[in-house]
Amino acid sequence: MTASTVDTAVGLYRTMRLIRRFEERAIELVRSGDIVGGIHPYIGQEAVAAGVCAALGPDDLVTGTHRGHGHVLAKGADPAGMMAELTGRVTGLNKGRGGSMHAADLGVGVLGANAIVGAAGAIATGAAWARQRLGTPVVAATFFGDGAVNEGMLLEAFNLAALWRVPVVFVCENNGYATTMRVDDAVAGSITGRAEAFGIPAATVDGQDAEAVLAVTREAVARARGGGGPSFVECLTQRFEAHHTFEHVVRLRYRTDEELAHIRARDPLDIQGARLDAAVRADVDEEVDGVLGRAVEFALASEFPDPLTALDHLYASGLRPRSGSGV
Ligand SMILES: Cc1ncc(C[n+]2csc(CCOP(=O)(O)OP(=O)(O)O)c2C)c(N)n1
Repeated sequence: MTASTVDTAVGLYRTMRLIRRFEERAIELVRSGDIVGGIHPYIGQEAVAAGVCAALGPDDLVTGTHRGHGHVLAKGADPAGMMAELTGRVTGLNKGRGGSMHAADLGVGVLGANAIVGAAGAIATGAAWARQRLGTPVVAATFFGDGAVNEGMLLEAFNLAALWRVPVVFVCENNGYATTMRVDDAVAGSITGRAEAFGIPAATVDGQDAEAVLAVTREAVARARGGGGPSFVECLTQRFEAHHTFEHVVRLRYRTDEELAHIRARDPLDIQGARLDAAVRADVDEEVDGVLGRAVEFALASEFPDPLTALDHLYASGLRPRSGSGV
């Protein structure tokens, strides 16, 4: 391996380990009551966010989902600010107003996690189109689950992205379930066929292998930068944890123990970790544990927002009429 491929291999592993430990610590904070309302854990799907974001540059954009912590972290958001956001603190990425499902960090190109299934594809397409029109083009990658592929908003975004050759990469995280609904019970035809119907090149990749995800996304990003318009990447992945931490209280029996064991057998961290020197892997693990330890301490030591400021930061300030609008 060359030095740069070693760096890439370690970088992918580090991002995945960061997400995994973030999620494990966040689940602890749900249990202790420090995160109110629960979270949708990303554990098991880390290779998708890590691989896709490694193919993007710092100025490129991403949109995430309700299961969005991994997307936000992989694009480079500060884990301490993210943990403070989940615990509703004033030091959070969005001053504690966004929480788990609406965290955003425009400074690193994260337009936001998004609780509305299928909505973020339209936001990413619109943002990439706007930047193209402004003459400062970037690539936008948008993550969504298999549960989003029948949402009208997403299909409309495919249409306009293809028609206007928008530099956007549609990333479907097919983890086999939408909450408790099996993909085979909800999706007619094929997932990639939806993109192909709009003339969007589509590929299916092993979503447990970060290097495979990175390779396919690099091709999609190169196509987008070269003026070739959108691409679609279906990542076959697995959700190791509950749909939502609420499921830890109410055990929904939609996956048998045997199925769960099968699902957990291909851990993306082990797949990538096996490509590293054992001592390097151990160093990364230790370093990331330290980062998360400090993130949790920072979050829990931070103040809650003053209730009197509840309406601050909710509305854009300094709204200006568009030139020529006559308003
Ligand atoms: C438009 C819309 N419909 C329904 C919901 C309720 N909901 C939240 S998560 C979810 C399942 C989404 O499944 P999928 O897109 O496959 O993502 P996964 O949860 O597997 O990551 C649903 C139906 C929602 N948030 N938005």
